Amino acid sequence: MSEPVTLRREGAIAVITVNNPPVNALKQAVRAGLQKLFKEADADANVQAIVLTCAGRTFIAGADITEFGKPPMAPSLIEAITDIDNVSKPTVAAIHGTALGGGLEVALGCNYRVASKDAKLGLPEIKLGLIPGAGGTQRLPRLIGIEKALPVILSGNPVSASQALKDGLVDEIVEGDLTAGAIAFAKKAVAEKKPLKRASKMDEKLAAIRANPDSYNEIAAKAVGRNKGLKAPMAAVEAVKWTLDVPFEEAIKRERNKFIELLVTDESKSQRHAFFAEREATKVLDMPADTKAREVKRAAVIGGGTMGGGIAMCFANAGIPVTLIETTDEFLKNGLAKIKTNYENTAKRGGMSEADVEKRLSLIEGAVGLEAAKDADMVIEAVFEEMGLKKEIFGKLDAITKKGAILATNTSTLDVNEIANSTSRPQDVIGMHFFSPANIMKLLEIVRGEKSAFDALQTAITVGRKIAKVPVVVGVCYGFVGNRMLHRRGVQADRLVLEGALPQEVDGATTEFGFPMGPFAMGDLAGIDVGWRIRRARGERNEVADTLAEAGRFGQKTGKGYYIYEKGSRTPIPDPEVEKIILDASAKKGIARRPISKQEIIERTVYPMINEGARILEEGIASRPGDIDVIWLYGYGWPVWRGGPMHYADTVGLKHVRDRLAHYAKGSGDKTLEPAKLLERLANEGKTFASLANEMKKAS
Ligand code: 3H9
Repeated sequence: MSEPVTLRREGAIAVITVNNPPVNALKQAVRAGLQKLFKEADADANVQAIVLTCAGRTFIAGADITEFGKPPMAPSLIEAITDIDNVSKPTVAAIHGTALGGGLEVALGCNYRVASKDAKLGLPEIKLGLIPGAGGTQRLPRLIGIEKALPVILSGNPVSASQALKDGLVDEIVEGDLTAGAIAFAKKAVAEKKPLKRASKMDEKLAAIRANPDSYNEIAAKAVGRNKGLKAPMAAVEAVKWTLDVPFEEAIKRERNKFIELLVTDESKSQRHAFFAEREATKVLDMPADTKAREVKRAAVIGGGTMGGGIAMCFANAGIPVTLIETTDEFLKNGLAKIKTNYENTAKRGGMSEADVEKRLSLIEGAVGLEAAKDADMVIEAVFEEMGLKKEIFGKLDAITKKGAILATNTSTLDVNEIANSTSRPQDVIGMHFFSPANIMKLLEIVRGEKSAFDALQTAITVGRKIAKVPVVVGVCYGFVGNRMLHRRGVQADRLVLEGALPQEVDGATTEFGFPMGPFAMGDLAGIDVGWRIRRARGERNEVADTLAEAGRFGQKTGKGYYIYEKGSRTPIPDPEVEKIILDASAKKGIARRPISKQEIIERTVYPMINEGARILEEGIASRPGDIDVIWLYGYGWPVWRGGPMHYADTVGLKHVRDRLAHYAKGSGDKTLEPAKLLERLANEGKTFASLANEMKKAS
């Protein structure tokens, strides 16, 4: 195997290159190579300065996350960076792609940083439940100041090269060949005898806060935001503060210890699981490795309602021209107007420039009639959930669209196979289930029909990623994965309310668990009338929800639902009138109300979802437990530090989940609560969903 770090000479400049595809992660051989070659170049009297570059698509993207949890191997990243910091000649990091985590920490160990203009720099450790562990919490604040460094460390979001230049994180932006630019920069540093800029020794950017230490807490509280109480953000706040009162060498040791402490927390394990699960979810186990996506240069969306409009925006945002198709001029005009307003509102909030708004709008063309789909490479249907209507549309699209075009349905409930079979090309038909609002929500369930071709699937995955979604492939069943599991939670939430809890208690336990919103606040947001109408048509009744709907309490849109909303506010306020409706409903059903604990609320709402997830795996509707986790993380606000429902089940123990489900099934007589066969088997064998995922991987 060739060495992952090499050194070559360009005159008096040593160029050290990291080449460890795909993202130049800092595995042991890279750390050792960096340490050895920087020392070698430092000792070489013919070398006047050192440039660090990376091969491939990116600068170093961080520590090798797959090494976490394994026994440490020398040299540590800190040791390697300390040696780089101690080099006696100018050192210049040449950054392209993304300099992330340990990668940015290596660059911070150099005296200077130059970057290509599309480069991004960040410390995303917080997204893995960690803090930077190789000097990031100390060198970054010293270099750019605490006010600028804390948001970078606490958000985990990268900054652009131009922002980095403004902040002093980058010294120059190179147009054209980056290595040549970095060498020129190094030569200039030598010629001008520039002092070696060592972030570890800098102090002046800390002066303002040192003079007013109380301001630290204010800045920190703002940067922590909603993550207050989580271990990694709190540790980051503590670590950055050491820049003010702990010597650099000591602070680095403390930072390292904190990093190691965090590595073993459930929060970090869950977040690392989420990172890998997201990447795995796009891998279709039985798909041949050489499957190529079809080219999608133009898209069409059928239906200009909220969903269709949002989907069209996703394509325009990604620079793909899209035709929005409606049945009448008026519907089309409304649909296009809503899109325009959406973009303009984003611009007003500072989220995009006027030029961006114009550019995106120019990519969306409106048309009346399906004929306009004839040039599209991908058509996404987003009309009412009515099988007859969908079949009619797909039949027509079959005749109109070009050969090889992907025909996708955004159905959330209907049988994709039946829709596919209404065409002469079921191999091109697929489900692309977006979540509302489609232009915002990241999840995309890609529904694989029994006849969907591999390259159609690959196209949907590739396009999904291009339009900034997190795609997960699922099979055909009612509600697919996400909504099918959500239904189980809804049933239990309704029962809890009849048995003794109030909506605010169920929602409170749910938000305390980490969801942004509980089931009843969510019901108010979505509209209580939707379910009411469906139940009425089916002759079913939900005593509480339907009584509310009959009283005109449809949720946020009417200012009243399970809660009251003050004009212009989305904050749910508990309402005694609702409590009365609930008490009456319990009495009507002959249920003696009792106090219900938070623990019961969580077990009754979350465990049935896990149970349904197990059934979904048994049926092969999802290929991996991790896929289900990704769906919940990106579609339903599952807290990332709990890793997703299946990962969470592993952390509490499958035996416990099984036993509690069996207990509730026995108490209520509800068969759906009886543990799924798969859950029963894994619990009996002392296994986890993670071990099942490994078994599945080996078998494929
Ligand atoms: C850290 O640095 C700690 C230090 O402070 C202290 C240490 C002491 N390690 O995302 P992609 C794999 S913490 C191992 O599809 P893209 C990934 O799994 C780290 N593997 O590509 C995938 O594998 P596969 C801080 C990694 O172009 C393949 O690379 N750094 C790592 O869409 C391609 O990935 C981060 O958190 C890694 N660090 O996006 C950065 N990174 O093909 C994490 C990626 O088998 N990485 N892989 O599925 C990213 O954000 C994105 O991967 C990146 C590229 C933006 C770089």
